[in-house]
Amino acid sequence: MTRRILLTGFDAFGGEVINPSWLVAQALHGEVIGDATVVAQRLPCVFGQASSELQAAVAAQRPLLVLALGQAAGRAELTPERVAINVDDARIADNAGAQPLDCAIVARGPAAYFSTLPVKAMVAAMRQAGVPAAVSQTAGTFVCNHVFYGLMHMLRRRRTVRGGFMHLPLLPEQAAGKPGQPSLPLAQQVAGVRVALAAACAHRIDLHLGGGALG
Ligand code: PCA
Repeated sequence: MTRRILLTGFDAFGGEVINPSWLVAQALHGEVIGDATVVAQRLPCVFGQASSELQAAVAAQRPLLVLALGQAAGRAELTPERVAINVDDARIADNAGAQPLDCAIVARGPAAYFSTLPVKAMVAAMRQAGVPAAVSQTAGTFVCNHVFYGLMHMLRRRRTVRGGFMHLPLLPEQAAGKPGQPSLPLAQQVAGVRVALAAACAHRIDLHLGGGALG
């Protein structure tokens, strides 16, 4: 039986024409990491639909590990997310024009789910490979957090399938013309996600390292 890693990326949104998350996922499609083959899947930047497409892909691929990727403008590092929260609160409309405000993602669901990927081991591996990385304490309240929460809710009773989310910086071509916006070239983003996935495969229990933030 083929062991699979499901790696997702999003369509462009918010006026952009590309999204690093899909370009990175596509670049790693078919690669063997650990002893598992990466399967890339593109998700629409649409509340509801993105989550149902991810859940359908998990059901179809039966991966041992799921990492969803998304773009986070303003971040200078690859940032594995620690926690998904049960709220949609969109500052901009999604690609279908929806802009939910203060809505629960799962009615009566828990306030939050933690990633079941070893976020600190992933950060350590990326830094060791020379890729800027840091733990993030929030995935925001837009489609990325929505998909992350939906994934963790789906996996809540399936402890054999681990899952999580990582935000990526803009690509230099997106940051050009936006003074002060940090960015990271695609090759470095791909290298970072590759070693982060290898670390996630290798560490079922996370490393006990600093990765907190002051408020
Ligand atoms: N980033 C958005 C949604 C899609 C993406 O790539 C977010 O951070 O919610």
